[in-house]
Amino acid sequence: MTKTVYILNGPNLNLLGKRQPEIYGHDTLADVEAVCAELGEKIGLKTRLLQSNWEGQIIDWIHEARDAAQGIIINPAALTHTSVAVLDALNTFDGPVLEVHISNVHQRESFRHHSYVSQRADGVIAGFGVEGYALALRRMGRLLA
Ligand code: DHK
Repeated sequence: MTKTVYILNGPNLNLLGKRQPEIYGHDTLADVEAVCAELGEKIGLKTRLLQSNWEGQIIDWIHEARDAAQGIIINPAALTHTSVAVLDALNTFDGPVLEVHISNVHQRESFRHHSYVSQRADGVIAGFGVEGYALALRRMGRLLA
């Protein structure tokens, strides 16, 4: 059976490509979705990319992933630094969790240096631009092999 990976994206990432391109680049989330779908097909994974500006929706998708997915890649965006609730939700998920940040959060404001999600993540990618999603998906392929 083909394994499914949820690729979850938090607040403001719907504006990827338009929002602060000097930090987040010019690619859109639709571009990321297309790259991940193509790579996923190559390595035998089904991908489902989702984005919400609402914390509760991200949590509901993590709950859904408990039955519907074998792995989660998550860019929680600002929720990274604030949300115990997202961490708690990820702790209900049994499979691998990989955390992605487009920018190098450690080079930015100090409030971006701490991540609640890293406590659960099996790996973290930061500062590789949107390429980080593909790198995480490749890693997920190995973890789910
Ligand atoms: C995206 C955001 O929206 C910020 O709130 C995070 C993250 C960093 C990113 O680099 O993808 O601090």
